[in-house]
Amino acid sequence: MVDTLTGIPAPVSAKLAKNEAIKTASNFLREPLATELRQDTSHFSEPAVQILKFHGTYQQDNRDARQERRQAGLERDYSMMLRTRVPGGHVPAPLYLTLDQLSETYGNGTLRTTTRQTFQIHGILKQNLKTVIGSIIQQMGSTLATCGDVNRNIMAPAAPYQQRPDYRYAQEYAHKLADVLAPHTRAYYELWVDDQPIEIPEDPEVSQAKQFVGQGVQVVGSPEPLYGNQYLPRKFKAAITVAGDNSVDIYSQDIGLVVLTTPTGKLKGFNILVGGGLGRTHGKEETFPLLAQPLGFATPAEIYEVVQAIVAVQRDHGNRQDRRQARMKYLVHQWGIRKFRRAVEQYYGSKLKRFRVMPEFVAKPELGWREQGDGQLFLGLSIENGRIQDTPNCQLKTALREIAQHFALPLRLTPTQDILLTDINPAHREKINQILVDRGVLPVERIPPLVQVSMACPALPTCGLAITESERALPDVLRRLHGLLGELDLAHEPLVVRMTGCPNGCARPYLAELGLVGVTPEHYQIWLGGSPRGERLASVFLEKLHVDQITTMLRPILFCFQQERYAQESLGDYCHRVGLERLRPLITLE
Ligand code: SRM
Ligand code: SF4
Repeated sequence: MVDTLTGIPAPVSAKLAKNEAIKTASNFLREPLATELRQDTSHFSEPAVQILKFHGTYQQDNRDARQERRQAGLERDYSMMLRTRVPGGHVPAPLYLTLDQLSETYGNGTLRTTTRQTFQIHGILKQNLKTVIGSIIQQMGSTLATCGDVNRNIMAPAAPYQQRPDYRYAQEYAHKLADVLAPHTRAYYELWVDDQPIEIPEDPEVSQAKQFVGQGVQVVGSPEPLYGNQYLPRKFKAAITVAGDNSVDIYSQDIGLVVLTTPTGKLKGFNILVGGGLGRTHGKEETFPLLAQPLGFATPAEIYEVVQAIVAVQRDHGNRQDRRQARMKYLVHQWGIRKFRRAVEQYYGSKLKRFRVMPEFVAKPELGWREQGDGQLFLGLSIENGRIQDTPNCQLKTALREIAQHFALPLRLTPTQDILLTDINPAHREKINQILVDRGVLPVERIPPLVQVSMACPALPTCGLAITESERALPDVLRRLHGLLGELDLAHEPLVVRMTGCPNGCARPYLAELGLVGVTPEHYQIWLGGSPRGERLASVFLEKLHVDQITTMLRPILFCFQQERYAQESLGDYCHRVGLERLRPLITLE
């Protein structure tokens, strides 16, 4: 059979993935979660776990304790990880203080900033989940749709440049699009605050969005006018940035929007990219990272409908049989961008405007003290692997709490797990510096550049999918690498290293200059040749290397880089220019 909309053969009907039945039976994200929430148990069943994700929570267990507990005949040490919904990474001080306190009282005592500008709290017991999510909602925060088969947290550059209208538009539209793409079900409020009315001001621009009638998905008259009762085939990610600033890794998104303005700062519209995504599975060649491709341009009046049309195409044509092939990147890849554009135009009801020429992206670290442009300052703090905690040498968590309590500064989370403290009165600069010094928090100038720009995913012990360490392994790798860079007079290089404990790619390693992707315990696949500007994928250099051999492997490459690089050339650009085939013979590993 041929799809009437696109002229493309419809997928041969095959068995749906088991999550599809769970979503359909859930009564718009209620059951069996609501029933199990009332039960006195330590954990949820598998169907409830899948629905729980849409509410922003993952069920996990302490993997460090798994073996010992199994041997002792005990069940797993279950707890919940919770993720906040903060479009553009914007977190008001009262919400931060609530999260800080909840992580102390009900979590594992740490907070974690993520690669999509959200906060995670790990270690919450099932019995405390309602109190924790309820408290966040009461502070006008949310965890809705930060996981599950829906649009996730929308990213935007965090920098609060007040004289740059394009930055303000990116933040503003991140919030508006987050509303447009949010699930409409009341289940979230029914479950977590007993359906108490929550005052959410309605944005008329957003609430007038058109409904896209689907093929096979019932949306007319549905409580979910965009998603229907099956929601999307898979997770969905969107980001919005400004021309030249790729801090959000725009090419890794299902939908990437780039704000374009007139010379006087008026909003012209948005360049639209589609079909990016990074997740893959070792040994499954049919899974791979892909960069987003240009789709077209939309004016501010058109953008909500165009974005919803794109989502509706994925809703109706994305693969619902095989979750490994269900991301929109595979649909765009299989159809090709022209057929995908045709489908979007048919849903939207009109031709899309052409993608506009725009300036190239540059790397934009925003750490240290900076001017906002309105007389106020902001301070970018480098948070190693996003973990906010107190250790004997550095009480970062206490320092942030004290700053939030004394100065009530709004926070912005960056896409690289860092934090910007914003709207700082210059008169408070010294006091804030003093709090940080007293608590042992290093100023950015004393943190090696590669540590500032690198990141690792959480992996063990919380992530159920981790094959090996990441957050706990990267600091030592970077320490050794920093020593090696120093020997070669390269210590000032902001080399982008990203490590993950499995190939899912949560720290976006396939866009790094050096990507370390867990393949077996203590072993990593090595990716080289990505760009510090995030517009190119790295390639596999070695299939498997022990963590202790990473610096040995890099030594001859860095030596050649130091000898042969062009002025200002980064390691990633150098590797890409000379080619990995030329670099492989340099490696001598025992
Ligand atoms: Fe991720 C699953 C952590 C950003 C691709 N990711 C997971 C889970 C929830 C494991 C699970 O499903 O049980 C991890 C929880 C670990 C833990 O203990 O906290 C997890 N992902 C993270 C975070 C916290 C990593 C971090 O260092 O910050 C990031 C949270 C983002 C957020 O706030 O929403 C995170 N994950 C990403 C990204 C990067 C991004 O979105 O920009 C990617 C690659 C981009 C992409 O999606 O294509 C990513 N995560 C995945 C995948 C593979 C998806 C795929 O298409 O194959 C999985 C596994 C899955 O979905 O089946 C996954
Ligand atoms: Fe877990 Fe893998 Fe994501 Fe790391 S990359 S957090 S190990 S799913």
